[in-house]
Amino acid sequence: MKETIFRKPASFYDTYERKGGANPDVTHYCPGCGHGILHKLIAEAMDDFDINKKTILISPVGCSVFAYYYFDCSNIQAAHGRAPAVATGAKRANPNSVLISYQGDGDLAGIGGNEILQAANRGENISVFFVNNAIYGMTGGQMAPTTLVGQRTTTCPRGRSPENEGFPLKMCELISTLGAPVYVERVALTDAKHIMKARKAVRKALQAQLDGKGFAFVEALSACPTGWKVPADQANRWIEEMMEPVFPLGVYKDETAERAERQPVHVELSAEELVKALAIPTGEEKPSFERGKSWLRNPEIKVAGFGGQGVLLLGVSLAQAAMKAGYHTTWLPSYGPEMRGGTANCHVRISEERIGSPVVQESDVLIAFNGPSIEKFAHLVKPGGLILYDSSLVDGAIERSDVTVYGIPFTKTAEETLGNVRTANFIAMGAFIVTSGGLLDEAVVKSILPLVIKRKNMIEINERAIGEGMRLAREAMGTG
Ligand SMILES: Cc1ncc(C[n+]2csc(CCOP(=O)(O)OP(=O)(O)O)c2C)c(N)n1
Ligand code: SF4
Repeated sequence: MKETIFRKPASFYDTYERKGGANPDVTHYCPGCGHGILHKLIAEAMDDFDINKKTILISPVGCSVFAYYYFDCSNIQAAHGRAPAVATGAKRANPNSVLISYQGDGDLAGIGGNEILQAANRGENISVFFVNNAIYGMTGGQMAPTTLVGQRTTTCPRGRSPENEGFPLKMCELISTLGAPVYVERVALTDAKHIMKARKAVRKALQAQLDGKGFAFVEALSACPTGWKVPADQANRWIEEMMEPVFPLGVYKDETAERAERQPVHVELSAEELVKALAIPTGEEKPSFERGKSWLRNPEIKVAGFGGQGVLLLGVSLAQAAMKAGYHTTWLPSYGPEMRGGTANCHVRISEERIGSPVVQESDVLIAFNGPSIEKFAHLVKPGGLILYDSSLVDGAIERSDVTVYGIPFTKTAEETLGNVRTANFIAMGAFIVTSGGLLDEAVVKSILPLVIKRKNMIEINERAIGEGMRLAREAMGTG
């Protein structure tokens, strides 16, 4: 007698241990949910192709965020909508791995709408499995880009209206218009016949990737009884009657037979080109000055002012100079949407040791170009730290007796001595070189100017600005 053995695919874990102590014998999905069916089809294909050891599954944000508790393969959980971008990076770095981007409709067609189109358009050699349940399941049933016209959700309680919310986004139709994708099919996770078709589609998408043919996309119409508020046993009928007329099933594109294996062009830079591109100091260019003589040890620096004052450029220049001097360094900008006049600040870290985070909360140094920056950041300077501020723009005293404070007229000097207000930031740079006691060297700082200043005719005036800032700082310190 023929024996039929029902078992879980080996590409699933034996038990689904999850944080919080949920029952490890069952998944977290609701009864009647389509995610479990698609998971099973993928896991069975991974078994049959014997690829679980080399598969990297990118799980999305959404109900399937926990895919990593189920699939016994490498897993990465991506930020909402970013699975195709993460899959792109992982595949390019590991061309022999199999990349699966698993996404819901909010994730793929909503917040990640651009990521999926760009990855498809580049023809990345990845397999995308797209669960279209016409709703945001995990967050309680809000309208998704694929919500049907007239469908009621928590955010369109009177039903989706094309006038207000547009029409459902048809991803297979959109993606199949692009040149690069090799295989695009829409299936439904309903009855046995349709699930068998879905099974074939999953395998075809993985095979396309294994053959190096490029981007494959399988959309699965999938039940969300909880979000739809439809009993689980009626959910499949809902897919057939409501979803399939809007999202017709079928193959939208299949060029797997005629396409040749993709031959991505690898752009490799020689060591010399890389050193040049990244402005890494070479052996010969070793800085002539001695590191570690400054009283500042591994300083965390904040540079702040209005947009347009060159605050971010000063921060980049500090970081570039520090890198050239052989320090570890980071630069993190923070600015508003305005091109001019908004606030801007940046965080710079310069360290003899590797840096864990580029974020500067409390700084050792504050370089401030306006009053609001003093109000916002002066109290966050660590005791024993340094504040350099533009005395031509900041009124009033700085009430800190536990830090060293120098007010220097950056802007006034830029206008009156150098005849160009835009040099105020490099005057501040000069002041920093002196007041930091040799953390950075004048010659090293000047040598990075061609890297950071686009207009070549501005380099010489900024060199003079650095000199002027150094002179003013010595004067302020009483050493000039
Ligand atoms: C950046 C960001 N925005 C919003 C959310 C909230 N959020 C979590 S899941 C989700 C919707 C997921 O819906 P879908 O992709 O359709 O997957 P489903 O849960 O239906 O499987 C949203 C909006 C988030 N986690 N992160
Ligand atoms: S809310 Fe919907 S998509 Fe999420 S697990 Fe439940 S049925 Fe599945």
